[in-house]
Amino acid sequence: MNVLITGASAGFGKALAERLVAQGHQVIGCARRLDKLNEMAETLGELFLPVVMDVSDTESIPQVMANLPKSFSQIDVLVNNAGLALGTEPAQKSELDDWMQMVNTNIKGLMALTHAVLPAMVERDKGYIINVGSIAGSWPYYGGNVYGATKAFVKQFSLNLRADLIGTQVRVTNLEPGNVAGTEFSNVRYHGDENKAAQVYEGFKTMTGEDIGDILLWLIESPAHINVNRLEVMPVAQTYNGLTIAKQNS
Ligand code: NDP
Ligand code: 8X3
Repeated sequence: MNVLITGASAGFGKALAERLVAQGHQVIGCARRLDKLNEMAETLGELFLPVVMDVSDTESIPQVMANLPKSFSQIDVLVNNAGLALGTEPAQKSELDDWMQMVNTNIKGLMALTHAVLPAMVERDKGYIINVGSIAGSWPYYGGNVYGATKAFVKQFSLNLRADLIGTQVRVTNLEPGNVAGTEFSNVRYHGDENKAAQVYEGFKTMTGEDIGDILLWLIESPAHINVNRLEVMPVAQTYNGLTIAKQNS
C-alpha cells in the first residue's frame, strides 16, 4: 500500500510513517523540512520517500504529485495531517498573519491535496482519506478562534466528502484528537516559547504522538467495508469545557 502523509517530518505524521514502514507499506513523507525527512529516510530505508512539499503553496501541489516516481505515484491512502495552531490570544489580540497561515495550511492545503488524489481513488473505486482534525473543531475554547474554525471546516469537509462518495468504496475519516504531548504542536503554537509549551502538559497524563500513530495505523488497517466517519479521542484527564459566565461581582 502507498500512503501519502503530509506533515511527516514530526509528531503524528512521523509516528505513523514509522509504523507503516514497519508493516511493509510504502510512505510518501511530505513536509517543508527536507533535513528532517532525510534523517527519517536514513532509518526507514527505501520504503520511505521524502518529498518537499509546502501544502500552503497550493499551486505547487499538482507538480509535486506529477513528479512522484512511478512506484509511489498511486496514492492508496492520503493522510492530511500537516497543520498548525498559531497563538492562544483572544481574537481581538491575534495576529492576522497567524490566522492566514492557519487557513492556508489547515484548510487550503488539505483541500488541494484532496483535490489532487480523489479523482484517481474514485476511478479505482478504492482509497482512503484520513483528515487530522481536532477537538477544537467541535468544542470552542478561549484563544481557539481561527484554529478551531479551521478544524471545524476539516470536520464538515470530511463528512461532505463521504456524502459525495456515496456508491464508491472510497473511505473518509476525520480523526479529532484532544491534548497530545511530545510533538512540536505547542512549540509552534507559542512561537518557540518552550516554557509555555511545556506548561500545557504539566500535571496530568496525556496522550502522545505515538498513541495517535497507533490510532492512525489502526484506521488504515481497518476492514475496507467499514467507514469510521469521525473519531474523537482525548486523554482521560481531559473533558469538555463548561459554558462560562462573567459575573458582575467577580
Ligand atoms: P507537529 O507540529 O509536531 O507536526 C506538524 C507537521 O506538519 C510537521 O511535520 C510540519 O513539518 C508539518 N507542516 C506544517 N506546516 C506545513 C506546511 N505548510 N506544509 C507541509 N507540512 C507542514 O504537530 P502534530 O503532529 O502535533 O500535529 C499534526 C496535526 O494534528 C495538525 O494538523 C494538528 O493541528 C493536529 N492536532 C494536533 C494535536 C496536538 O495536541 N498535538 C491535537 C489535535 C490535532 P515542516 O515544519 O517540516 O513542514
Ligand atoms: C489540538 C488540541 O485542545 O489544543 O488540536 O485544540 S487543542
